[in-house]
Amino acid sequence: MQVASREFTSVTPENSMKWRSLAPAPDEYDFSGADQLVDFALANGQRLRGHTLFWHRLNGLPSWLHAELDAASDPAARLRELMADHTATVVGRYAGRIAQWDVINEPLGIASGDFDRENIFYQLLGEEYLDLALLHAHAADPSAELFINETFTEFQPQKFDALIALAQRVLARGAPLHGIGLQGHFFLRAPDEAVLRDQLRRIAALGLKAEITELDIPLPLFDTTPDPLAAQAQAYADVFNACLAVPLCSGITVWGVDDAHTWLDSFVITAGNAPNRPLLFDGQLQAKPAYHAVVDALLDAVPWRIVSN
Ligand code: 9MR
Repeated sequence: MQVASREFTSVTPENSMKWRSLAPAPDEYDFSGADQLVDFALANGQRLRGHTLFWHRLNGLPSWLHAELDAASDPAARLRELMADHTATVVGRYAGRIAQWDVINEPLGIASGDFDRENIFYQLLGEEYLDLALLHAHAADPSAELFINETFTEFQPQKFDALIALAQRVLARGAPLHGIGLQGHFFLRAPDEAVLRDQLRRIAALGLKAEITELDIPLPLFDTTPDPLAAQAQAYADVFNACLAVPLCSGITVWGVDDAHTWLDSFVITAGNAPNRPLLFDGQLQAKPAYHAVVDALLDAVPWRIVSN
């Protein structure tokens, strides 16, 4: 906790604000975990990113949702109603305290630019679900910046193009979208600074904020290099430098504090490589070379430097 309060200016819940975590039943909410995090961040003067209102994958959806929709005479109408209630309840509760919300998480297919066919929101409501979610969130907290958050676009140019086209359609329809998050889970391929910078610029060119929202870069990616920790540090610096080059890139969130606590060590694709050691602090909470590379990148970007002899 000390590292989390001392080293970071922004906080996001890895799981405690997901619909499944918050709502054990359709009309029942348990905010204990989420409140704890919000109190912690505000006590430390940290910005909060809310994550995430609507995500159809893994454990994003409440366990009761499908039964609830199956039982409804008009499932689409019931889903609209549930989305409206959920957004008003959660965004409303934290209005004025949570600066940014990942309103929609991962609307597109993992490896394609098409909508994910397994996405229950898209199945029942079509693309309209994006606008609905954004409009409800804006009504519940007009000061919150609203994001669409997407994964694996960093190395899939076609998927990134599809994400931009999607954002353009949402904006053209007048829905309140303020930013796009690129998650930055680089476990399949190390980041490419130029590609990432170009993508962040294209988001900014729409007048939207851009953020890297879930950054982690596992060490095994660099197993064949002579100094994996140094290569990992360079990869982290590349991501920060890409963001620092784009004025509308307003933040980078790492997906965890230390290497002893990373989702990658239990995720089916990456568990075999455990320990993945993808973060800025090691399992003993000691700063890694990646941490120092990030600090250097940030200091280099400051227009003035305090030089001590
Ligand atoms: O890191 C999260 C892990 O602890 C959860 O088990 C999982 C399922 O809820 O979600 C992980 O975080 C995901 C994030 O919310 C959205 N983008 C992908 C992340 C990794 O799966």
